Amino acid sequence: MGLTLTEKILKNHLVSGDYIKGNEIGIRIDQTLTQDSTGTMAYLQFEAMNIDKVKTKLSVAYIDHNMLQSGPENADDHLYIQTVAKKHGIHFSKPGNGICHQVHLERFGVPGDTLLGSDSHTPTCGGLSMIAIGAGGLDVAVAMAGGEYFIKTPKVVKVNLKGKLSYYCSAKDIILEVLRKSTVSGGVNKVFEYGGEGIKCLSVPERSTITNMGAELGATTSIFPSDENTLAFLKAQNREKDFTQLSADEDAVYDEVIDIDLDKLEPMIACPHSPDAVVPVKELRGKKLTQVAIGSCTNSSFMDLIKVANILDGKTIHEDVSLVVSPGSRQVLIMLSQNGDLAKIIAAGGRVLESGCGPCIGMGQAPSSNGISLRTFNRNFKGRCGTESANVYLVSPEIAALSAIKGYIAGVEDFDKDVDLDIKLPDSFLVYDNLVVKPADGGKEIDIVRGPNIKPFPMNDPLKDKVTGKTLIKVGDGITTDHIMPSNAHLLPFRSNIPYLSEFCFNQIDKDFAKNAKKLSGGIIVGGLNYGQGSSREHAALAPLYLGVKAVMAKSFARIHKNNLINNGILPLTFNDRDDYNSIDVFDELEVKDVLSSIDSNEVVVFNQTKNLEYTTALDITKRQADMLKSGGLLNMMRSTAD
Ligand code: MIC
Ligand code: SF4
Repeated sequence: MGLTLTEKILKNHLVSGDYIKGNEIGIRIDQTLTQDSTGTMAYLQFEAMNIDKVKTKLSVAYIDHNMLQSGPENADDHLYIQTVAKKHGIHFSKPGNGICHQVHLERFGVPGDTLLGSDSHTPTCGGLSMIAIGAGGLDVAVAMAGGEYFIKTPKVVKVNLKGKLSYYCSAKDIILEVLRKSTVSGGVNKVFEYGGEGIKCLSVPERSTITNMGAELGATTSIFPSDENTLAFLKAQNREKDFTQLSADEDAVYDEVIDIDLDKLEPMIACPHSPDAVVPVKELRGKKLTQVAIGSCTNSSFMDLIKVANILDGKTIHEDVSLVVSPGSRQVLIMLSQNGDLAKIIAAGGRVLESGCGPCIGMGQAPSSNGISLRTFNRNFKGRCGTESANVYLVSPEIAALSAIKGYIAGVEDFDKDVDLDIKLPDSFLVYDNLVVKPADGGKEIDIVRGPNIKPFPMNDPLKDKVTGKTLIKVGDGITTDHIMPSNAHLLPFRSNIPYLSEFCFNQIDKDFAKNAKKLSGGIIVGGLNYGQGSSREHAALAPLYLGVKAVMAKSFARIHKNNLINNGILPLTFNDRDDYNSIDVFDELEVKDVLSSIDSNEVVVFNQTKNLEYTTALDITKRQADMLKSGGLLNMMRSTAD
């Protein structure tokens, strides 16, 4: 029986465990990436491991999220990351160099290698045929220290692309269609492997739009084969030497197959407030807009922005619309400015932002109250854009640019077919690696600079046999890490200051959450389906930990967040009977019984003292994770094994 590409790469990197679906395996990590908003914490944790130099083939620290610098906090964190990187063997991509995923794809990704990143969109490099996985900062710190990364051996889904994209459609419509079919929780513990003749019409940056937004499926990752398009991209980046041809065996067996006929695909749109609330764009054509934002790690490649420039060329954006454009990398920005396309965007009325995450993470450009914002990004969770009452829709760059001119959500009728949208990969990209600072040879002489905003991170205590506490909050389905630990222009600068950040934990849902948690000396969170979906931010576990949260009981969990809870010693309990959720109210007194003796059996009983009811919950964890919980988290466990 033949192997899928996923199986080939994972088996090639297998360090521990038996490769049996559903089993936990440990894999070797070749490369890591961090970005600044999760990076400070990851490097503080790395420092706590007392390792001189990273043990990976390559580790890169990017600055792309915290760019506003409205006070000293961001710049202080940047300096901390720069010095820690130099000392410990990590490359440092300076602010302005671009979004981590875009730059990593352009300059560092290697087909067939593994990449672990402290950002949920790390799968972007799956477009370059890497097994690229998003994780919490602590897991990335362990990988930098040479440790394996543990995953459940994934199911492999083949996404079979047939035919060819039409003039009106692009890669974004493909991933929106996959999200429509599979939903935001449909990818948990699965890898989406793309194949079929349709992949031939997709260049590496287009493939990466798809693998990037595959994160929204909750998937472990997504991957494309490495073929002549991969070679063309690496050649154009002057990195031909990194090429290896890679594909699944002809007779590979997949757990699931999704067929998409590209000839029949039409432009799609994700509606508020979820990336899987996808419908054909024609259903919304004509809806008035206040803002259009083009950019993010999903859709800000050179070719994406040439299409935008061609559509905007000689036109003016609608008087009621604000258009912002953030190029994904400095390479993209330099090339656009050299070939005149940037001028077309500016002349039409586009407001050009620096190369970074910007509005995607609410760092500026929050829409007006009740504003309707059309974005080329990957997430449209409520409030993430910085305006609670705004409605955010997600589309391709082509639809976004057209809509900016029209002032409403555009559809296929609005295209002018004389505009060239068949943009080919350039023969060569302009390469300027001069904002990537190399690590020091030795490193001992480098002093790490720590600003006053960097506070120690919280550590848990070893698990007790009886865990008690009141229900601090009861939330519904699909709670994202943006709800648990919001990020915006005010809060993002405090990612290295958990005591301050924790004051805002859950504040979008319950303004008194932090106050109550402190008053009651912690407690338990009750959640619905896919609890903790979205970002990899460990802060959604660290802030609750700081506030004394001991367990989260939910109907189901998102992969990365569940790992982050376990890494920090917080019990992730899944209701065996989802109806039990209904009988719990806020402030009910809960008691998790006999935890230490039942944890290994994976079944834990929770007693609701207020209602006199008993619930059976599953932990669904491995022996390694049970040991971690018993120790009070990964760092405690590492310390106790080192003693
Ligand atoms: C996101 O897109 O949600 C972020 C901001 O990039 C996060 C990381 C973070 O919260 O710092 C992610 O995707 O993991
Ligand atoms: Fe940055 Fe947005 Fe991409 Fe997250 S999704 S890495 S915030 S551009």
